[in-house]
Amino acid sequence: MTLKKTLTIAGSDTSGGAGIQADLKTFQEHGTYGMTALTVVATMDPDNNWSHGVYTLPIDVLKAQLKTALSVGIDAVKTGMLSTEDVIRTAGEGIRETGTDHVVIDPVMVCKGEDEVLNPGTVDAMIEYLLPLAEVVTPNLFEAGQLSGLGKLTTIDDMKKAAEKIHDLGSKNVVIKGGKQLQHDKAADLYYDGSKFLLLESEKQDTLYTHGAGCTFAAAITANLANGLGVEEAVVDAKKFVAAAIAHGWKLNQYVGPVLHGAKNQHGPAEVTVTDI
Ligand code: PXL
Repeated sequence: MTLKKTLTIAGSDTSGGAGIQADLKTFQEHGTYGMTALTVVATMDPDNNWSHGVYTLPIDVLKAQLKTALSVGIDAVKTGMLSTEDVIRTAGEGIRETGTDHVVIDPVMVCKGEDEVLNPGTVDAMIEYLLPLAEVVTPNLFEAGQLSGLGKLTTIDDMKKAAEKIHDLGSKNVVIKGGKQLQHDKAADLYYDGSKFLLLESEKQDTLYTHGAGCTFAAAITANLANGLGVEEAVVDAKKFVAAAIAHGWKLNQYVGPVLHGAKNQHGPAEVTVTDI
């Protein structure tokens, strides 16, 4: 049996719901062979309200991991938390060397709830080194506002404008995640392929247990692309996967509730409607 090989260049979320842990679990659920190049280790302090520590690995350690992965060969690659400009540039170089077009950039700038760019300079570096390589980029509202330069986005019209700008920066397809901040009665994401806009909608879940949803969505898209789906199909199927994962999110402790990465395969996909807008 030959499995498709999927690589995540991302951080470790020690709590297991997001980061490379989410990516590997999601790759597994899609029947791809998951590989990792670790950028940072994120820790959470139970004595300090679960506040995050982010420890960037030496750049040579990232380069050595990329060399390993490249020697094996990669069918699709995604990025997650990239903490410095140096890490972003190195990730971009690694992605180019994979030779695959199946590149999913999840431009992680914040961990949930914290409206703060991870590191000054990383937005510009993502625009310079990663967006031109992207088959799909998956910003949330905040990240789309940063990448597009449009600032705070609140409506689906704002999302359309941002998607056009981000497409102009080189990403062939743009998926903006509406999330909780979007004023809309459904859980809505916007897909733009350079010519048409699709609104992907699922039922809004009244849950706090959404940790890792963004990583899981991007990883599902990556695995679907590796498995040969077209981009639109890969994105719609990934939303069915992540919406099911959110519907079955669960409480890990008093601070965090991760999505259930295996929910689609255990309980079935969530319903998603697709509308041309
Ligand atoms: O959900 C964003 C994210 C990505 N990557 C890592 C994280 C987090 C949030 O906690 O820890 C490693």
